[in-house]
Amino acid sequence: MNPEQTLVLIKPDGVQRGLIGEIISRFERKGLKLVGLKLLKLPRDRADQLYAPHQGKFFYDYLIQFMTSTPIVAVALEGQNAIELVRLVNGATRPVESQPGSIRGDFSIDITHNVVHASDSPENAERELNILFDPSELFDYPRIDEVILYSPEL
Ligand code: FUP
Repeated sequence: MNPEQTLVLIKPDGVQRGLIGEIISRFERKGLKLVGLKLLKLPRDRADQLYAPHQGKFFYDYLIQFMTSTPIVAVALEGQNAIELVRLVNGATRPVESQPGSIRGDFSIDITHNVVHASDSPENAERELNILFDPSELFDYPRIDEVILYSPEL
């Protein structure tokens, strides 16, 4: 097993709509391990850092205003192919393309109010985890079901 770490954000709409438990549960059931978790109101400077690749786009100001409006939940997840798998669980960016069964496919209808964010590459996962978490807030521990999730002997 070659684990990856990735960042998920439950956006203000996900928190406001009472979807925190539902969303975290989907990642837990998939077999991904929670290695960091916090509720916070995203400060403007960290929102700018997070969405730096989108600076200058027509939706940027609206997106930043939304993401800093009310609390979000930051979730650090670990597992085999975590970056790609988490984006699959989240669903496509465009509401008309997000499949039922995915978080966005089940819970969102708008491209900005789309409930969740996830890192899209190993480079961005490392960059984004650093924006949201201090190294001391990320935990290295075995989960009891790893033996059945990954072991070749079972
Ligand atoms: P994703 O990786 O699926 O979150 O999507 P992108 O990186 O393409 O976009 C980042 C965020 O910008 C999306 F979550 C929503 C927002 N966005 C808009 O608000 N309007 C747009 O037209 C495109 C993206």
